[in-house]
Amino acid sequence: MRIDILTILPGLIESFFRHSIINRAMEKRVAEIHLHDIRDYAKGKHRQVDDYAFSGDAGMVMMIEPIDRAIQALKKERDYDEVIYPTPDAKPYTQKTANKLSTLKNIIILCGHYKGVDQRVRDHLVTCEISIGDYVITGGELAAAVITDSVVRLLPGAISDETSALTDSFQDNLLSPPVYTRPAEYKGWKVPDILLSGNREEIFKWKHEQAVKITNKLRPGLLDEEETKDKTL
Ligand code: 6GU
Repeated sequence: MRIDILTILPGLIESFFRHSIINRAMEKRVAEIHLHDIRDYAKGKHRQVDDYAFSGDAGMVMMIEPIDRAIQALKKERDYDEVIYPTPDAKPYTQKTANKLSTLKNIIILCGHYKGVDQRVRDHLVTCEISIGDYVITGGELAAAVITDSVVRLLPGAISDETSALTDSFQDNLLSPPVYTRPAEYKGWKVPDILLSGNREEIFKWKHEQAVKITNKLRPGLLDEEETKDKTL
């Protein structure tokens, strides 16, 4: 899979991926991540990428021209399955969306800043909008990193068996059960007896019961089909 990320802060994303498990996936050629500085597609001495909003509101808006030029340059090289714009005013990102994105071949992720991008970018160039949660962060870079990480780790061969994506929280709409390692007792705090029993069947049952219990307590909506139905893609 190939992911092209358009940003005005390529260094931020580069350092994140260089220090993450995703770097291994790139070394193994499971995924290719290419960073592009939108400023390289801006015109004029100042290579301007943002401008005042026509509405007169405070805050700068990212201009359409450098973004369009960057996207067209990429599209000339290959076909893209999606042009993704991370933004807080979109449908929430879920594991289901990550699963779907992981089946694609080429995607572009456009990182917005300031007050966002000119609406015409969203109307004519973007094919998929994603919010990573109901809060605001300062730019799309962290969101692009979240999306990229969650998608790349699903690719065959990207991560080791121990961290296999199949046993993740959310893959079955359940949160993960608790995990323990040695020592079996620390300061009087004990690992549940069942985990020390060696009875694989009982342990499997216990883990499932714990997962259901935790999900019911913290995220009851996850068990409700309607709420988990994904409408993002
Ligand atoms: Cl994608 N961007 C920003 N700035 N804030 C967010 C977000 C994205 N998703 C949730 N909050």
